Amino acid sequence: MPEQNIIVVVNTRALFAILLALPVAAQQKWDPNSWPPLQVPKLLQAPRIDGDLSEWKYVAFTDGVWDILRIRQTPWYLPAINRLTDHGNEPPPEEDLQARYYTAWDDTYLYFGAEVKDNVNDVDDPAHEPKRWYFKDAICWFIEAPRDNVASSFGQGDNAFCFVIDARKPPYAAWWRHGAPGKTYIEEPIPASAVSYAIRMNPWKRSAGDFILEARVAMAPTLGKSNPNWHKPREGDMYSLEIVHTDPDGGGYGGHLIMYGQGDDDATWGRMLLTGPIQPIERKPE
Ligand SMILES: [Ca+2]
Ligand SMILES: [Ca+2]
Ligand SMILES: [Ca+2]
Ligand SMILES: [Ca+2]
Repeated sequence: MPEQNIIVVVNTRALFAILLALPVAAQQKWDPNSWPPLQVPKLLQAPRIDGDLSEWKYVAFTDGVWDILRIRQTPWYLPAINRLTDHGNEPPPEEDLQARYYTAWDDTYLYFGAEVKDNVNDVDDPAHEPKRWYFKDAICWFIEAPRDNVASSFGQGDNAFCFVIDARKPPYAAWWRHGAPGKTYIEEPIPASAVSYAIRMNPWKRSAGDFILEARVAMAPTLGKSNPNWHKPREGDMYSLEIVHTDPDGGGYGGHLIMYGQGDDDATWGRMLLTGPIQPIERKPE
């Protein structure tokens, strides 16, 4: 018998989807319970969703600037999925993608914000499907509500609220991947009545890839639907959080910053504690 030569073509785009979906047991797995919970404050005043975060960013949860150099130092860092890509003329790593993320809540909504420095805005996906936010510039908040100690991937209580950074705001740009009792990976737009968001491109006149995202998602019609055990939010409730920021920048496979988790397995998502309101940082006279 002649030896058969089998050529395996690895589609790196598909690889990312597979890597995110794979259980990370074979890789270096991190334990979110080994970290203090992320403290996400309640807002006393509802933000105006207009692409300007100034009225709430200092009383929201943020832990400052993220880039690939910082991600590399975290316990959840996985070089296969947390990465930047080379298209031949990239800026330094910190200028390829650098962002601050903001998260908060009130009785009705979750609030999401981001201030992002990016070299290229890329929302063009040659194999476009509405659910393929992860092949476009996008930021996604993965939320489990309430947190349980059962590992699952987009099962009951697991939600991803994804915003494609497309200034035209097509219907798929505010996307909801979620579970439900007995169901996983339901893919649909966030119901229009449950979401409001604004994108401001190039806000600092620095790079056409820069943007500010400001969004709110109503909890009852989303979290309440994915999990019948969800109740109206109260201080002290424990949710789970992972932030996934995708950055293809013109290539088939792009950079990815992932904060507080290692992909779709909700057992790797950070603990998110709903706290009362906080005060902004105060400057001292001297
Ligand atoms: Ca605002
Ligand atoms: Ca970039
Ligand atoms: Ca779970
Ligand atoms: Ca980009």
